[in-house]
Amino acid sequence: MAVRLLLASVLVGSVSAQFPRACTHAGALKSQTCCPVWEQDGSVCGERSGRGSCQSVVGPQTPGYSGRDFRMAWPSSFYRRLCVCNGPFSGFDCSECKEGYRGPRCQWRRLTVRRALHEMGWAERRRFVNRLVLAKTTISQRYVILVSRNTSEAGSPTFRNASVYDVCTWVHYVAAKPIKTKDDPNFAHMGPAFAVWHRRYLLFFEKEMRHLTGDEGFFLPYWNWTLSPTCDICTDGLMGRNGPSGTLLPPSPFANWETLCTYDGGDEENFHLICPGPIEGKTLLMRNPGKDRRADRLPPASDIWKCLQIRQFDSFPFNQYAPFSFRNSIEASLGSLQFELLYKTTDQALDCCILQAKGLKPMDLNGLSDPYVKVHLLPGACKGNKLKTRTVRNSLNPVWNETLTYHGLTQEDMARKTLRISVCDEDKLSHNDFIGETRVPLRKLRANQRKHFNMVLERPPPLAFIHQQ
Ligand SMILES: [Ca+2]
Ligand SMILES: [Ca+2]
Repeated sequence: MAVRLLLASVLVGSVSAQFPRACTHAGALKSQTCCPVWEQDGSVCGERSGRGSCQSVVGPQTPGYSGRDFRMAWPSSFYRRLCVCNGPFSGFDCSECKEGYRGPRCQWRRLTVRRALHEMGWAERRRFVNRLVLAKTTISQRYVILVSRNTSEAGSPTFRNASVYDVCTWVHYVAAKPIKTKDDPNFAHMGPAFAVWHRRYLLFFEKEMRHLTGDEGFFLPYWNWTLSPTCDICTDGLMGRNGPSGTLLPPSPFANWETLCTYDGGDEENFHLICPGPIEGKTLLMRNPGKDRRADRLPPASDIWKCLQIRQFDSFPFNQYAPFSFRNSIEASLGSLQFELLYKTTDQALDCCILQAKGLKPMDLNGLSDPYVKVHLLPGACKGNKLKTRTVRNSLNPVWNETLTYHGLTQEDMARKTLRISVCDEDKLSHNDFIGETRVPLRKLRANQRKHFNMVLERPPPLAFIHQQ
């Protein structure tokens, strides 16, 4: 549902219409109309010049700004009427050209060639960094950001000035903010919109940079991270060098950049809040590529090759559980595992019925894996504590339907032990590859009751991983 709404909102251009300054005065909010006058011809939405017209929003609408997360029916929580632009025209007042067009009447095609940071000369790189700094320190004249703390709070919205860079950050922050729980899909991630949303978002960012710098040829360079196993653009001269805490070291100009929200809630009750307080001190920018819980390294070229072997863009259920999904794969999904656990008090046995895995990350060059599952009880590293299933050859969606049983497990063990379930790829000629794992504290089980699990696989934090091998 959320994803469908997002796709719909992308189509009406909402990503590039985040609270234009011209639409945040009391009159616009009261009339729920965002149809600014195009200065050059003095008509709303440039209608006199055939650029666009003020029209009612089509699609799902919510009754005002109350009771629901405003993102669920964007933009109608705020505006019922918007500029709808004709042909190659675009922008909240139709004063701009759609991407790919330029000229006073948007009559010419525009070709943008985005180059790799590595291919840019020293002066060009420096200019790029300086422009990012300019964006971080210049208040946007075009947009303001919403700072009402509650996304479903009744009452008038409150807006705040923000720098050009922070406006762009805010767009991503709001779209990526969880809807219900941390592991649910959100408007920007873990769903079919992932790639298209980010493409649209980067185009928005590029456009704002062009407005700021006056350079119509501005482009966001790309980073080919496969050239080095570490972050080779995390240098003083480019994106900043990490200190031990993950924040950036001087003399990088990014070292003193503060994040948009100093505190982000952290627990599930706060997921509907925007930048909830308290704001204490400043939170500095961190840059730690390759340190995510699902992607613990920068993907090498072979990973990209394996992703490209997946021919289907996405598949049911269109989230992080989707098998055969190119989209899920580029979102660094490791796959999901279904299993059932049953603790029988009469014979002190724990049955681990390993059912199947879906959408496993390919670990072999043929774009497949040879998966098997092993289970451990933690703490405890003795051999008798490890059990494993058979290997299913050449599959990313293996079915095992195999029961592994621990005997002699006391109630006390059940109260303090954790079951670690790992999925690995068997390799004949080298060490087997670890794909991902999930953990279940056994105290979560009720004695003599079978419990079904469908869990997304994760990579353990590096330290814990080394400790437990
Ligand atoms: Ca392998
Ligand atoms: Ca293999």
